[in-house]
Amino acid sequence: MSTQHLRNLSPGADLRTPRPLLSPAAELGRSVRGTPLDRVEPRASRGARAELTGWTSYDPRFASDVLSGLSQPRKSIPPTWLYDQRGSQLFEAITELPEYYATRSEISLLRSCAGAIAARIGPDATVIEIGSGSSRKTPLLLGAVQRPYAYVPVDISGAFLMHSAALLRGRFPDLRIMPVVADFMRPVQLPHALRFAPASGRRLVFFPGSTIGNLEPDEAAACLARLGALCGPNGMIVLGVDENRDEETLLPAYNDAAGVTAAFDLNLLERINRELGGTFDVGAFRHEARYDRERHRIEMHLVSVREQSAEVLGRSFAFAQGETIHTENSYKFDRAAIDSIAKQAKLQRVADWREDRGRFAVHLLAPCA
Ligand code: AVJ
Repeated sequence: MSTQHLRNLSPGADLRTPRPLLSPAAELGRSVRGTPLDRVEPRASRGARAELTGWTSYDPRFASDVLSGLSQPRKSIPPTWLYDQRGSQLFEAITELPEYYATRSEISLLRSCAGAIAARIGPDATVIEIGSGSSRKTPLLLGAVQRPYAYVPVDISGAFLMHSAALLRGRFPDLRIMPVVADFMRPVQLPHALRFAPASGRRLVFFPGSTIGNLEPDEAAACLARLGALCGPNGMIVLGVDENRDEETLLPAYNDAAGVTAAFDLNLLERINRELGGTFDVGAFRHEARYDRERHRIEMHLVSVREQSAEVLGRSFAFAQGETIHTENSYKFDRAAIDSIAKQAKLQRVADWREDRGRFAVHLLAPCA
């Protein structure tokens, strides 16, 4: 709807004049014309009926990460922000790509080791899943645990989290499901109701998908230390890790032929446009995956195909041709790397399993006594 159109609807109204703060109820009852919605008659002839089309809001942490990340000499935005609802859906599509072996490897690995993990954790356990996304791997663990007490999926995308939790409820109708919307990069506040869990039930923190690879090794150690605190001294952590260091299979996994990974990466710019008043010309950026052999990590970049500038929340950012925004690292931590990270986090390995010619591993970790 153009501004001119709105002016026609409310003659004389200055849209820039701040309106007085109203109670939310009064605000909802207002239409564009300043008449209560229930008194607005549809004016089909002019197509001028005011509509409620949904709401817009932005996460101030998203705003500050984007503004500060784009202000650096080497522009970067943390991968956390790739996962709005659309990004979560695109990531789900990635997990089904022929090139993206990690999810399939992990699922088949979990099928073979879930029984052993369940035996070690015992009955009445609470399963807490970090970055639960679609919760597709969850039934493999939950189905093996004897009388699971509760399932606590933790994810940053609230809409996606609730959708996945609802689907899981169909499969485990008697299980308490207590979703938590949170960024696991910060301390996670568990639901209050977990206080009523039986004292004998232990906590199993499930951190699958090699999500830990998004973190620098020192951040990964700090994150695992927080997860160790979350599971408590009797609890355990199930950690899924992509160990593949073979470029021939890695590069296609992060730059698939169908372009789904590119869409996932570019959705970050679309999200900035949607939520932060961004003016990115998304077509003038392209996705690139690189492998850093020294650090054993995949990097995702959005490359500016020409010299250009874009605004975010009213601030302008200039891009040279070929300049990039670094949007993700995906470290490929091998057994030795996990050893040193776990040690820093005061965790010890209880067991580990491997699949797919050693490409993918599951580690069972527990806090050191
Ligand atoms: C969800 C972080 C594990 O690094 O493989 C997939 C994200 N990025 N394709 C990964 C991702 C591009 C994924 N993690």
